Amino acid sequence: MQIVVPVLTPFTKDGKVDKETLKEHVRNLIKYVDVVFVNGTTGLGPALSKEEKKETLSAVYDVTDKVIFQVGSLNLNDAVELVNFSKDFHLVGVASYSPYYFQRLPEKWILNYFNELSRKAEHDFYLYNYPSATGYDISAKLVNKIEGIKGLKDTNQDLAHSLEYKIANPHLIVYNGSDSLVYYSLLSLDGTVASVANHSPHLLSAMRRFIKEGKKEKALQVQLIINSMLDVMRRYGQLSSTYSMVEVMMGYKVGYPRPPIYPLSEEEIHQLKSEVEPLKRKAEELISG
Ligand code: ELE
Repeated sequence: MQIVVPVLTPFTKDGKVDKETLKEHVRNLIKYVDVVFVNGTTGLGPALSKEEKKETLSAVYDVTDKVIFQVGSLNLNDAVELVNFSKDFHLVGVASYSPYYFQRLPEKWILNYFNELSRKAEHDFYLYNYPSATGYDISAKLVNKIEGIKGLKDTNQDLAHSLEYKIANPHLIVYNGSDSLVYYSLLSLDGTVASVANHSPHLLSAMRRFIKEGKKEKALQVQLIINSMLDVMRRYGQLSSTYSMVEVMMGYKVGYPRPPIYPLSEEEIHQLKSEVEPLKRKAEELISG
């Protein structure tokens, strides 16, 4: 029942990775979560340069070695360079999403891409499957052809799809990456990779505690509050709202996203806050009671 946070990447106002803020954020998160997933979707991984991906790893690693380092790139040379860079770090694993954007790539090319990375990796290798973003679903059959694969994160609204990996290979570590399925992922898979862990790690940790104590009804109520938060956040833009939500829920600032992920305006932050406050109070009552 692992909780993995796909950590957001804080930027300064002029668009540089804000390493000190990232470190401070990770210091707060690891009180509640087990692993930090670096350069994921919430971390704006596809929008980071190779050098920036190295910077985020180095900053997070100053705080914890419980890290999965996402290296995916449309330039395989860059991804390989990042895998090589990771050798100096003691990590939980390296991960990659599939080559995306270019449609109708033959399956064997996709497999080649993953195998080139997994063979070079000195750490455990993880797949990041996010079909609605990449255009490619890496099936359970294909996953089992990736040499030495340790596990995967399946960002998919279909829990049965995530379960297929587990059924096909019970040794594989399988996480679901959907915020609305945290409860079900904790119950039926190896855990969750949830972007809400950036602002509500205490809620996820309470949810897990409730499950362990057999209080499933309460755990499900936490999920329902999270779902309501997501409804609000999605109206303003989920990725940017995640930054603002850290201040609302945790009480500190984590810098800015970087365009084309535009920061929310003061007005939007104010409105978001007023919509989330009642949910925050409800959550606090639930987890303290
Ligand atoms: C998820 C997205 C999906 C988190 C990452 C993650 O950021 O790398 O809200 O379920 O559509 O992929 O946050 O979000 P939902 O693993």
